[in-house]
Amino acid sequence: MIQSKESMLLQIKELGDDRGLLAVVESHNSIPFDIKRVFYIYDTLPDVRRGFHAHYKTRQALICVKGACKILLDNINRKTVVSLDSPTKVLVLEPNDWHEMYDFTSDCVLLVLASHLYDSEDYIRDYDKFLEVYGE
Ligand code: T46
Repeated sequence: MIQSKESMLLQIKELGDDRGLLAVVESHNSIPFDIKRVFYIYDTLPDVRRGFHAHYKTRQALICVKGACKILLDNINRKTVVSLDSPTKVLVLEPNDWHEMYDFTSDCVLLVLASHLYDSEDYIRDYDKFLEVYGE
């Protein structure tokens, strides 16, 4: 069994002036890890659910920079739903967070900052395997 950690929902500062708004995230400041990879999810159809996995190592920070979506989190002890509906909300996922993303608005752009480079072997896509790895 690998030790579980808790996800966090952070609120970052909105910096702005009469020209518009700006929000900033930095490794080891708002984001508690070194950012090695950035990707973004967009043009997702409204009735689609994505994700359905946990990780062995990768930590991720999710920011809806445009539009909104919901994230179902399951760390075995607790299931929660987080609504990402502002570019100032940052959801930090731990490897042991089984996650599903859904209810994407048509304009949603979900930015993901990751602690590791892409490796398909880092994914746990089978729920029974997830329980085996992270269960008591
Ligand atoms: C996650 C959630 C929030 C790559 O080749 N490189 C990459 O860095 C990524 C992220 C994906 N891919 C390929 C793998 C698949 O063939 O892109 C395709 C779609 O990926 P996936 O089905 O994993 O997408 P989601 O939206 O279910 O999950 C993604 C991330 O993969 C995952 O780490 O936590 O977003």
